[in-house]
This record gives sequence, structure tokens and C-alpha cells, in this order.
Amino acid sequence: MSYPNVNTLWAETLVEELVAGGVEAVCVSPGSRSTPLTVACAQHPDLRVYSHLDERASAFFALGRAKRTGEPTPLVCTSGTAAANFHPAVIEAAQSGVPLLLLTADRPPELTDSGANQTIDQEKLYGDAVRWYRDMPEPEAEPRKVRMLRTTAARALSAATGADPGPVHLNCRFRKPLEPTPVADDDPAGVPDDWAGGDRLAAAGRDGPFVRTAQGAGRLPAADIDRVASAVDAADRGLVVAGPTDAGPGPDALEALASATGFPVLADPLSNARFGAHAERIQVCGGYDAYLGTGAVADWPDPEVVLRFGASPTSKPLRQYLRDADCRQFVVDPSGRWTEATFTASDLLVADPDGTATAVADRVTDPAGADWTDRFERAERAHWETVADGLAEQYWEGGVLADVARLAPDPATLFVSNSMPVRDLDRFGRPRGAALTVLGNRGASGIDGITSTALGAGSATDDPLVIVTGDLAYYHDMNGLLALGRCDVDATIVLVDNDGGGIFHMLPIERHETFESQFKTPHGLDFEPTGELYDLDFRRVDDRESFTDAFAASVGREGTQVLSVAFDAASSHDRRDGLQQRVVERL
Ligand SMILES: Cc1ncc(C[n+]2csc(CCOP(=O)(O)OP(=O)(O)O)c2C)c(N)n1
Ligand SMILES: [Mg+2]
Repeated sequence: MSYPNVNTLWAETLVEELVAGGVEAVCVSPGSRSTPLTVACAQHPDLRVYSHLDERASAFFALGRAKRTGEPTPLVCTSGTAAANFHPAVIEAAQSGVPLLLLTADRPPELTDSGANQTIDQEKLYGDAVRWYRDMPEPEAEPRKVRMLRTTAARALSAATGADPGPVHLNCRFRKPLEPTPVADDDPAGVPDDWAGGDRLAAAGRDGPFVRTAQGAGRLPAADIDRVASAVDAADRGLVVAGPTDAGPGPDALEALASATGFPVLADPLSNARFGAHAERIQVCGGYDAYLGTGAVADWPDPEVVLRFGASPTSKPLRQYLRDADCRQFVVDPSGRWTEATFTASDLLVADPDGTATAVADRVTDPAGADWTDRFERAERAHWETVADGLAEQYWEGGVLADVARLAPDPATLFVSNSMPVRDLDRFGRPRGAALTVLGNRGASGIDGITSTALGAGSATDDPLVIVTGDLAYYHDMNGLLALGRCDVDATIVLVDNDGGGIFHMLPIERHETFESQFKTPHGLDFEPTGELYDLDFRRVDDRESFTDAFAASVGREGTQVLSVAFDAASSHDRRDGLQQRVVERL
């Protein structure tokens, strides 16, 4: 194989190894210094290139794809602030444990800190947020270095995935010519045909990846499984808490665990345990946010043992309940990153959630008493009846989330924004047998990349894509809407427009004079022109009937529809409180 110059050799080899390692798509943003990588990606026959004009949106899009697939979608950008724009998504990926591979182009080392144009210090730009960083040497047609390059591709993919997935950063330095311009063999940038000498592996790699990597899921020794099972057997009252994670126990393992222990499963909406066929066979609870922490459960005894998966739950009442429960709490955390912000774990198990759940289920002999599970069943019934009554009386923000959970097609990918949408799904999204993959950005809980992350997830699946976003989150990532057309993704976007940050009504600052101007920040923006700008169908819906009709019509249709529903944030908040009060009274 002959190459016009050393940058072409380098970039083509890197891209070829990434594809051999399983990469199917990349997100590329335009720029000059990244030309070798961009051309190599664009010309690779087996690679889908998603071209993004905005690097911040690009990185969130790649994050969303990885959330949906579990595999990284590499990102390519030019030098300078372009690379800095990846940072918010890198932080989210680091904290929610999602693979990302950042290929930032850079100038040769002598130009760092020299005042050279579009040159910043990109060394370890993302700090400790990456699982692995490598400042790549300058391209050279030298066999050992090219083997290093091939190995680095395998290592980068391996470091981004595995038991502790996350972002990996390769800073790729190139000197001119950046284009695939032929350069004479005796030029330092030239590549003679026999550059590899006899090193066939350097020149052609292997059939498949240069290094095949395998990472075993952590299995606990039998004695540790026995420890968990004995605690379960000794308890009359226990809970399985499925927290937010893309890597919890699978539905079969969860069902086995719930059946063997008899414990109710408190399923966070982002746990992928709330929805799915198993929810019709085991006790999956989704109303806890409304009744835990209220007078209705004040006389309940504490659980004696809690088995937890995933990160800390979205629900504050549930977090407080776990914090106050004086009991044994096993947290299964395959990453070993101690994502346990309630500081209540008595036992941390660094192990594969699926295998651990199955092994514990196999070993347990004495399930919980019916007294305990009945309490949860009564509370759930009171809650869901109240939600249904409330919906019949009046349409409001929480009702939208209740309807979305109820009406989303089976299967569907549902992306919920931070702030109230995820909280309202938590409280009002009733568990159901449909295969809903629910995703959100709860690693760092930013409202900045919601649309892009959701569209990235949608690009990786044939499921209908439903996005529920607040107005500030929609505003924050309007640039992300460009991906609808450029990346060929369709979505139903439910825009809950309460003219500002409704969530701040939940805080004491609500009564301070700076509340409106500095916290709620009503903007008065009319988002309808986004319809024309991004070629999507924007419509306002005013009541429940129009919403459910428009929603049903949209999820079955091509193209993207934004269903904008306007609410008053203060009354929505009163409504949440009012319904909760009624649950307490019912109980
Ligand atoms: C990037 C970023 N900036 C600021 C915040 C703080 N914040 C959390 S929720 C919120 C308001 C969100 O408003 P909206 O999306 O309209 O949702 P609502 O509160 O109305 O449900 C803000 C500003 C954040 N989480 N992320
Ligand atoms: Mg809002």
C-alpha cells in the first residue's frame, strides 16, 4: 500500500484499526488541523460519518449513541477551543460511565505556547475525567511506531469500554501538509513504498484488530455471595433498589432476584428496570417518590436489608429513606468507583450486576414475608389511582410524563431531560410491560446537551425516539436540532414549556425577591420558529386530548414533530404537592 504522505499513513492506519476494533460510526467536525483524520474517516468504506458543525453538540451526540449501544463513537475535531467544546459531554460520560473516544487534532509540540494560531495547551485537556490519555507522537513512517499506533487504537477502545467505561483522549499532532498531497520519498513527510522494510505487521496489521482485547466481568467468590444470601434469608423485609445505570442487572437476572427474595423492586426511571416484560411478573414500584418520606409510611418498620444497583436514585425521598434506614445495604458497583452519595452502603460489591443478581437468587432460600410486600402494593395502588384521578381532573406537567410513559410505543427509546421531566417521570411514569429504553444525562445532570444526546441515541436504534425536554434545556441545545436533518434522525420532541426553570419553585429561593430574575428566568421566547429553521413540525397542544392525539400521530410518523405544551410552573408545583397529599390521605 502506498501513501501520499506520512499524515495519510498515520490517519488511515488509526481509522482502519478503529474499524477493525468494531467502530461503525464517527462524529466529525470541520477544521483544518484534523484534515488527515477527517479524510481518512470520510473515505473509509465501512464507516458512517456524522458531520456536526458544533463540537459541543457533536460530543453529546456521540455520548447518546454510546448510551444506546454501549460502544464508543469516536469524535474528531480540530485544535483549539473546538476541543474544549467536547468537555461538557466528556464530564457527563466520565460520571455516568459511558464510552467516548476523543481524537483531537493538534499542532506539533514546538508550537505549543508559542502564540501559533488556534493553538492551546491540549495536554490532558480533560484532566481526570478521562480513563486514559495519550499525547500521540508525530506521525512517522517507521515500523515500530506504526505498530504502536495500531496497538494504541486497540488500547483506547479497550480503556473506553469494559467494567469501568468512560472517555479516552488521544491528542493527535500533525504538521503540514495536512491534505493527502503527494510528497517526495526523500522529504521528511514522504512515505517510500518500502517504508516498513520486512515488517508486514506494521504495514498491513492483522486480519481483525491488531490486539484483540477481552475483559472479564467481575465474579464474586462463593463466600461473598453466601454473605449476601444469608443476610437476605435472615430478613423478613428487604428491597431491591435499581438506580440509574445503563449497566444494571438484565431483566432475567432482576426477575430471578426479585422472585427469589420476594423483595419489591424500587425502579428508578433511568435504571431500565421500570419498564419491560418483567414488570408484569414481579413487584416493580415506581410511586415511591410520592409516598416514601411522608406520614403515610411513618409507622412502617425499616427494611432489614437493601440490595442496590446503579447510581444513587433520582428520587430525593428515596435517597433520604435509604439514608435513614438502619440496615445492611449492599451496593453492587461494577466500576468500583464508589458511586454512593448517600454514604449508607455497608457492603460494596465490585462485581458484574447480572452475574451477582443471578448468583444471589440461586442461593437464597427464604423469601420476604407478605406483610412487607403488601405495604408496598397498597401504597403503589393508592398512588397510581391518585395519578389517574388527577389526570382526569386537569392537565399539567406531571400528567404529560404520565401519558408519555403510558403511550410510548413498544419498543421505544425515551430520553428525559434533567430538571422536572426526569423527576416527573420518576413520580408519574407507571411501570409497564413495554420495552422502553429510558435514557438521561444524570452523570452530571447538565441541561446543556439534552437534544444532542437524545438524537445520538436515536441515531443508533430503529426504535421510535421520544424526547421530553424543558424549555431552558431546549433553548440550551437548539444547535443540536441541526442533527435531525444532517444525521437523519426522527423524533417526537415533547417540549414542556413553563417559561423558565420550573424546578426552582421547589426551593426556598422561591420566596426571595431575586427568584424571578435570577432563578426562574422567564425568557418569553417563542420556539415556534425552530420549526422553520430546522425543518420540523412544531405544534402547540393545549389540553390532554390534543396531546394524546398528537403524540400518537407523531410516534407513528416519519419526520420530527415538536409538541409544545405550555404550563404555569408554580401551579404545576402545587399540583405535585396536592396529589402527594391525596396519596397520604388515601393510605
Ligand atoms: C448546564 C447547566 N446549567 C445550569 C443548570 C442548573 N439548572 C438545573 S435545572 C435548571 C432549569 C431547567 O429549566 P427547564 O429545562 O425549563 O426545566 P424545568 O425546570 O422548567 O422543568 C437549571 C438552570 C444545569 N443543571 N446545567
Ligand atoms: Mg422550564
